[in-house]
Amino acid sequence: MSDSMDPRLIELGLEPTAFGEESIRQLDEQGFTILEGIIDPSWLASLRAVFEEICEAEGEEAGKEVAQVEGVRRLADLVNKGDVFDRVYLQPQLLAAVWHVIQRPFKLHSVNGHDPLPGHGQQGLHADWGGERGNGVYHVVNSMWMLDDMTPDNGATRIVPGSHLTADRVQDVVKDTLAPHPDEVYLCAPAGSVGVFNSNAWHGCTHNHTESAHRRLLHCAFIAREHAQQTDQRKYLRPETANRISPLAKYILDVEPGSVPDVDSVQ
Ligand SMILES: O=C(O)CCC(=O)C(=O)O
Repeated sequence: MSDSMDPRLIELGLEPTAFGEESIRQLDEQGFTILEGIIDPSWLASLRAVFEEICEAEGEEAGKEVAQVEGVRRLADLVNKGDVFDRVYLQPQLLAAVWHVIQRPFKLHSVNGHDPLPGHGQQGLHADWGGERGNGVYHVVNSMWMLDDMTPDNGATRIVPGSHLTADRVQDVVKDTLAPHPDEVYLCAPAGSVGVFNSNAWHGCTHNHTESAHRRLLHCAFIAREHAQQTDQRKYLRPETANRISPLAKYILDVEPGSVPDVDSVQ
């Protein structure tokens, strides 16, 4: 497999970034890897503060652009909700990992937030890609930006290692997708880490068993360029975002000049 990079990203200024051999092996064999120390302490503090501000400001409307889930504080369309998120979808190691998995030009799928409240959170195992699978061609990569320490009891993401390789859809072969899977592992790591996974892998949020701990994650997902985005960036792009972000960011969002008919008319 080629580990070069989309030449357009390099033309637009992305610094080619080496991606560690061990991380590549984990992505290939297990379907996931964890990059530690990606979010520095001051960025982490800002991300947490803005996460709380958006929850407070949006109240019951929070998350509605993508999905609202009982017992979970969900946020959506974060590209347009603060410049603090601009560096999330441009993180060079993450983009290298995405290219390694997808192996062709990709774009942002969405940036969302997900915080299961104590006593909530368990999701059925699922894959984020619902199309054809088992042929070695991948379409979606997701990343979990850990704004809190992820522990086995606060609702860390579970994933079944190697499940990205199977042609089986989890709902066809696992009777109770909500139940613990014998092979699952938890993506546990300190706040500031980023878990990256091939979205063919079977995964899901787990229950927050704590009394009061937060488990705030940002999901930053990418999809092969030929597919539709989860959040249609052309539809949601706000003028202040368009005015702020770089040509590189516009390419990743797929909102380059010419691709958005009239940015002033976008609400
Ligand atoms: O937040 C997590 O742990 C996983 C969330 C997820 O897989 C989803 O919302 O589809």
